[in-house]
Amino acid sequence: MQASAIERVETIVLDVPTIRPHVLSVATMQSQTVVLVRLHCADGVEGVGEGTTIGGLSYGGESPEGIKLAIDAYFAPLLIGADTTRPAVIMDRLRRSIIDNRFAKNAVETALLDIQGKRLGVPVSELLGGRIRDRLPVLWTLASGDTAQDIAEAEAMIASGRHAAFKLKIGKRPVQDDVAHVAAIKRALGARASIRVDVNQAWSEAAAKRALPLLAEAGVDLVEQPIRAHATAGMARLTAMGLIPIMADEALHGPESGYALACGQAADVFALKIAQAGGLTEAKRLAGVAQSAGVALYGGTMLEGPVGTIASAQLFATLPEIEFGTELFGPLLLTEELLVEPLHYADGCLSVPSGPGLGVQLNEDAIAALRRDRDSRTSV
Ligand code: MUC
Ligand code: MG
Repeated sequence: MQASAIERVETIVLDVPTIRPHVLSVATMQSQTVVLVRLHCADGVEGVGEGTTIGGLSYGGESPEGIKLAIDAYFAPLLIGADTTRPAVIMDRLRRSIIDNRFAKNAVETALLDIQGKRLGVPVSELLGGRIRDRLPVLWTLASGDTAQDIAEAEAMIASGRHAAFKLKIGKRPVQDDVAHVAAIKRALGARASIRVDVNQAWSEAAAKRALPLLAEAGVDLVEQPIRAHATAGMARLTAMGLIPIMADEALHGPESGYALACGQAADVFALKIAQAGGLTEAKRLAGVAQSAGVALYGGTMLEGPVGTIASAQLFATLPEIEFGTELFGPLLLTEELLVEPLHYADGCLSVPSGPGLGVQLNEDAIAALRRDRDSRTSV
């Protein structure tokens, strides 16, 4: 086997508790399941990627267990023996052989670029055109499910200087209750914080039309995926109201979907997510569509752990404009540290590592303690 060939594909499911319940319209998370993909080359070089979603199958069509199964059964045979000095060739082969499975493709591409960056001695950002910035603005999501607790949490974040922009997860309760919750938080924080809301597709178009003027009056800066992902014409009608910028999230499945949304004037802003786009290069193509169409960008998350978060950051660092900032706070929602050296968050920003590849090193003890199969592994 060639020295740079993939010798072994390893997939690991981790269950990591969250610091508090995280309440979305589609699920309440008490923990996050992180799928790590490790590609081991014959010469000992190793790359890591992450395939993470939210609430099992409640957010989208790929579950953590499904991501692992797809990689073990279908990606691995195509990867074993492949030359990692040609990541684009490998990804082309995977895309031609495997339909959909965008989260799994993203995890594998992340690991391939981690390897390539390590071999060339450059961060992943330099494989994606080169970084423009070393720090990315990061908001925090208030999603405890309780207004007073959310206000206290935001006050603590503002006081510590860690965040000054907040996303509120709504759509689970009746519209008037959600609007009252959002307005109370904005009233308490005033001009000290930017407030955005994410409905995760929960509203009908009629409900959204009722809510938008009230949210605008409350001072909300951005409304994310208020209605179903496929409702492009409805999104266009909400965007045309011109009350608050409307952002597409679940509607985006890569550059082609972004092109269709842009042609239909169905969003003011795109939430760029490497997993939803099917990988870092597809996400970069999606960013290009947005830039060409005059659609603003936001750096989204699937609440990934540090590997997916830094893969996203490596891409976002290459974008000339990221007008609405990012939400790359996933590792801060977890009780456990998965890296040897924790990520650096300060002054509302995440620092993008500058070491080769992703520039992060996994904490092997934490991985061993959190992996779902730990009991079966120790008993054999
Ligand atoms: C989503 O829908 O954007 C991002 C932040 C958060 O709390 O949930 C996610 C997913
Ligand atoms: Mg969203």
